[in-house]
Amino acid sequence: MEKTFAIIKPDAVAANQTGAILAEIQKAGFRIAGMKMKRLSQIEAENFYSVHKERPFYSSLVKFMTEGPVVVLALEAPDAIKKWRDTMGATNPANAAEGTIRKMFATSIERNCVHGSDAPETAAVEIPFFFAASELL
Ligand code: FUP
Repeated sequence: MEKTFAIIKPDAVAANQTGAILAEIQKAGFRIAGMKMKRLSQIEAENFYSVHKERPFYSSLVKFMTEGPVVVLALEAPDAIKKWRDTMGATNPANAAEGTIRKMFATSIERNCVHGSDAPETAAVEIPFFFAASELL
């Protein structure tokens, strides 16, 4: 079993799509090992996306990610990291395959409804960024 880290982003939470996205997650066969709703602070969003800090979209991305509550998740499945990337679809919903969560719910490359760790090393940093060991069940 592998764990990955996911976020249901502020656009999707505000649009009342949390339940529909959780349903897709469960339909795809993930077990939810951790879940909470929270609002990211400026510092949390800046640190979480620090790998992108030189990119032109960084400040806009941080502003978006702090505009309202998110749902953070630890998802478990065989090959969870790749499986969740496939379930989410391409970063830009215009390029996302039919049936993927971003195709169904995202409205732009920035407001793209979900996040997923892109590699085991990333998941190993992102899960503990939001979850204490005691919160993973
Ligand atoms: P992904 O791993 O699919 O979330 O994509 P990236 O790591 O490349 O980008 C992280 C986030 O930055 C995306 F979810 C949305 C945002 N982004 C933009 O706003 N504009 C861009 O051109 C690229 C990414």
